[in-house]
Amino acid sequence: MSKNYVDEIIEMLNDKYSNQPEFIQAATEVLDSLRPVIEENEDIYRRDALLERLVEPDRQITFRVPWIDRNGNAHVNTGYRVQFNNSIGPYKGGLRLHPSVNISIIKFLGFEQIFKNSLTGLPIGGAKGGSDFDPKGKTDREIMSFCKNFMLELYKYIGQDTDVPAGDIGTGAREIGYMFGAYKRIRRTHEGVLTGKGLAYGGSLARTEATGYGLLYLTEEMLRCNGFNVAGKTAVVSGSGNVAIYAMEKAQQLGIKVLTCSDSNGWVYDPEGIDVAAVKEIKEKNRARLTEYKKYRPGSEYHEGRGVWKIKADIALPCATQNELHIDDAKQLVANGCIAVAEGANMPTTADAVKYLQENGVLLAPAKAANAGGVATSALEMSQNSERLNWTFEEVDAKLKDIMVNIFHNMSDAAKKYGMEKNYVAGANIAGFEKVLAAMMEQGVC
Ligand code: NDP
Ligand code: 2IT
Repeated sequence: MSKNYVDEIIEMLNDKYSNQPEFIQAATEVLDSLRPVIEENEDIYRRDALLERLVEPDRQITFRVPWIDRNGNAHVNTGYRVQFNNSIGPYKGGLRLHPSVNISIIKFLGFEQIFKNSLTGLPIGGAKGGSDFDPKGKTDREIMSFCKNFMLELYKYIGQDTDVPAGDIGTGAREIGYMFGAYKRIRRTHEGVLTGKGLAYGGSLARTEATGYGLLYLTEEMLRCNGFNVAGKTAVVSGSGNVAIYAMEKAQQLGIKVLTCSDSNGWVYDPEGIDVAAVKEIKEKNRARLTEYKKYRPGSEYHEGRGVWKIKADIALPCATQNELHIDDAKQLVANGCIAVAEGANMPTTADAVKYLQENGVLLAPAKAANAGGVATSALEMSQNSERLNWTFEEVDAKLKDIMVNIFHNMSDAAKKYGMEKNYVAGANIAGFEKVLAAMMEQGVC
């Protein structure tokens, strides 16, 4: 018997990209979920090399980024943009600035972005980029020097109808502003080439809040449809950046008590509920460490290292980075009676931890669905830029909520349709893939 098409592709990826573990992890999870869809028409998809075309980016660009530090010394980092798939719309996805960035990480993020963007229901393709530049401890001028030089190369490959980058880890409003300024200067066009822009020059209200708020809108709907009410529940959160802060804010608005948050050095446990205003001041304003939190809340605890998943709570919201929730953490969550994990970060849960959580009845909302509110609102920013109008916060927030509720139902229905009820991981992969599949098949081999 000839080998199954999906197995063949997974094997090919393992041979060809054995040095790209994060990409293989992301691609294997998606391909595995797509089996029932692929099997419906395997011969045609194989003939058209559908999966080979899906797992190989349209193009991947790497470039040198020189920049000057405060002492006048030059440094060089590597810049990346992986344009993965534009079958349903212009490439869209964030830029990550973190020393751990490499091609495996950018490819995993770009690959995930294809399905996430499709799930939003909006016309955006998948891409990701960034650099191994470390923004921590840098002055504003150093950040500016890096961002201007980064755009001096990136501008060649992007445009409002071609590829529209945005923020991610280490890239927030400040970095987007410096990059936008450079793009506008080089291209002489003031266009919506980036999202997450400042409100003074084309940004959208609610984009800052969108990923975190969206995560909670989806979590609320998932719990409601499974017979739970979010009000009165407790949550453990990891991270204290853009996603974590607005996830905590919306969680509290919905009546959830948030007990923890973290950064890359340590974590905070506040039995009274995290003071989000304090975290905003520490992280957004002072760009400082969570060790400062105790000054605001003497009754809280600060611990070095990782540990948020040890604290007993109903809901876990990983909002920091990939592979931050391991099998031992999953066991601890289950032992503590956790009912739901909703992923704010991209691929925060390791594959064995996902399996364990699902086997033990924990509702798991995968990143592609749960954190899609950020990119969805980016697409709403693109729409506002195109019509040269600004919508109110309430209008954007209402659209975001609708999108997140729809995503939940689409992934839930897709899981049900293929006999995997409540397997939202498979449901999100299938629901995201269906539109990409149709677009790729209708456009022919390209
Ligand atoms: P930020 O840079 O604003 O915050 C990242 C947070 O995670 C910080 O608290 C940071 O700690 C912590 N963190 C980052 N890397 C590590 C690491 N290797 N180990 C431990 N902690 C780490 O990024 P965002 O909040 O924007 O992004 C967080 C996650 O959400 C990422 O996975 C991102 O891809 C995803 N995401 C972001 C979206 C957005 O709109 N911004 C949209 C969808 C997903 P420290 O302060 O010490 O660096
Ligand atoms: O992972 C993500 O979806 C993002 N970092 C947001 C991408 C975007 O284009 O808004």
